[in-house]
Amino acid sequence: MPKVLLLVATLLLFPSYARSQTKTITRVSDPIIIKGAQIPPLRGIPLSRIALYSSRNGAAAPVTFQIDEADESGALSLSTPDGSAINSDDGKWDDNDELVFMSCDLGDRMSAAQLPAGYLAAAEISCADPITQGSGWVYCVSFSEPVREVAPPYVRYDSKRDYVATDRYEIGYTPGGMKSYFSTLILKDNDSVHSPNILDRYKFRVTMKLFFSLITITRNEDDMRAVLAGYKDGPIRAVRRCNNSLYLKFGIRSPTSMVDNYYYRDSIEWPTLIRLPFNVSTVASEALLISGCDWNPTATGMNYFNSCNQVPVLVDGFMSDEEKKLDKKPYLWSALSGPQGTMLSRLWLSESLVMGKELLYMDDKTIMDAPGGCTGHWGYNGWAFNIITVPAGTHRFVSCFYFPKDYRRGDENAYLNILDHPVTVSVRQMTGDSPKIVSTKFITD
Ligand SMILES: [Ca+2]
Ligand SMILES: [Ca+2]
Ligand SMILES: [Ca+2]
Ligand SMILES: [Ca+2]
Repeated sequence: MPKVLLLVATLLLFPSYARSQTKTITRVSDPIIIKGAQIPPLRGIPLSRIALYSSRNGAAAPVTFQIDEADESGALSLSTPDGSAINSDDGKWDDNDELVFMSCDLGDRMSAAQLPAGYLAAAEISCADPITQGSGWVYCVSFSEPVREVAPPYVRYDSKRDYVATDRYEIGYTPGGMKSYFSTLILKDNDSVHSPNILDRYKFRVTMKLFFSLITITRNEDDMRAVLAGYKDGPIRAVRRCNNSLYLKFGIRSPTSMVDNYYYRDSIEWPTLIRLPFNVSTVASEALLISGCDWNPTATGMNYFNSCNQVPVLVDGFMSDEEKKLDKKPYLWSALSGPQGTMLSRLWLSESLVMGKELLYMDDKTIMDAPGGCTGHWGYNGWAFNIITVPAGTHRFVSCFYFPKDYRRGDENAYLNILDHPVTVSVRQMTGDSPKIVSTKFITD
């Protein structure tokens, strides 16, 4: 029988075997997070002896990964700016530690014989796209000696500059300035096109009318203080832990809320915690909060669009009729895209945040809107919230930013799927060529 026909016959006889061995998942930007409890074969092993492998051209190759140690409450172990440690763990794999890697590094399925020689224990991590059913695999392996061969980092964090850089973006805060907002953003739409800093600043502004509208108080992002309490400069994600508080009045600050911000190669998760000791309506007759990115003149020529306004409008410091007529209803995602690069945004709000919300969009270079690094609004977009209905309690909202490579319209669906349809994970202990299931739960971010 000719070789080609023999191959076809073999595939027909073993269709599921053939399909199951080849990577079919097409996810790229999903961070995949697995708790230690799901990989019991590695329990108690020093982290320096653990490595992650994926199939490259039929052979096992090291994959970029990180293990974040955490305590029972889930709080991560971090370094502090003065060189000490927060929540220092035991340096060994345990049930609450987290393995993190990127979906782009999933590969074909491998047998135990294809793994590096001399390993002690191995776990096969199978990942699947719940929409397409596409699959891919990586292998978490332990050795008797520290691992020497490591894959290059995707993320670099400079704690002294408080600056994150990846192949898709760079973001900068105000080092030593204790500012909660970022004021530098560089886009890298592909390997050769890097924008200048296109951001004026991220704005966060509150206006409240108190005592039957007799007193109006306003607070902006400069009144919000963020103290960098801890960080991790990991190859998959940088973590910045900030203690945030808002200046109220007469030298009084609000209670401090601690949040961890995550910076992956292609995305940022930027949570904010709001602690309210009372219902807003008991102290105020009106209360508005606006937040979003105000860009600078180098963003001129970029387009803004969102899920409710698919026809792009032009950022040029001039408010056109089309911009004035933008549909303000709540949107699922928004985009700023142009020759400079692309940034997608979405917002996740805790259900406790009962409030009105609508599109904020202003593109008028003649508007004075201090404080800010440059005069005027340049494609300033985000959200306007009517917070008068927000009840007492702790509320959380998470801003998510995505930085696609070579963005084309429609690509946003892949980024929405990261949260809306997370990759599912199952883990099997490798014992020879017949893996034994140890966990079929999945945890993704
Ligand atoms: Ca731990
Ligand atoms: Ca540990
Ligand atoms: Ca315009
Ligand atoms: Ca401005």
